[in-house]
Amino acid sequence: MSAEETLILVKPDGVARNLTGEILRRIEAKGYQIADLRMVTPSRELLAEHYAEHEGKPFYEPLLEFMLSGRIVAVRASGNRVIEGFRSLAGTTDPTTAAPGTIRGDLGRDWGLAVQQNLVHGSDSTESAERELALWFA
Ligand code: RTP
Ligand code: MG
Repeated sequence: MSAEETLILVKPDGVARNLTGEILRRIEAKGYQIADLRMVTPSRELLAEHYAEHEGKPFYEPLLEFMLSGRIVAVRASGNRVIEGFRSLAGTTDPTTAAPGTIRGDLGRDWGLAVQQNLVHGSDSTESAERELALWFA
């Protein structure tokens, strides 16, 4: 059986705050493999495809602006149940209420902006992972 794969992004706030190493450390410490990794300055087109499910929501435009505000580290991570496992490591969307012990709970904070700057993204299903990995690792 080949290992499951997911797309993890260290968002611009994580890169700007020099948290890339700490986030990669947590992924590796959990036992997942970093199968591929790249530093990306994404286009609006790439982000629009990535976040197509959120088009029309109030936070959509601020989300794209935020994701365009700096460099992003894209990671192809693999391991048994890595999709669910990384979502658990990341914590819930809002960093204020994300559980301590998670990436967002330990390292994230609510800046009072129109969008949650919550350090990381992780694919939420096998279908999303396949679609997103094809976008970021074309
Ligand atoms: P992600 O997709 O980035 O892993 O995060 P998620 O599943 O926890 O959150 P999702 O609902 O998919 O939303 C995508 C990203 O949009 C920003 N967001 N801000 N009301 C807000 O301020 C708000 N809601 C969503 C976050 O950056 C979130 O991760
Ligand atoms: Mg999501």
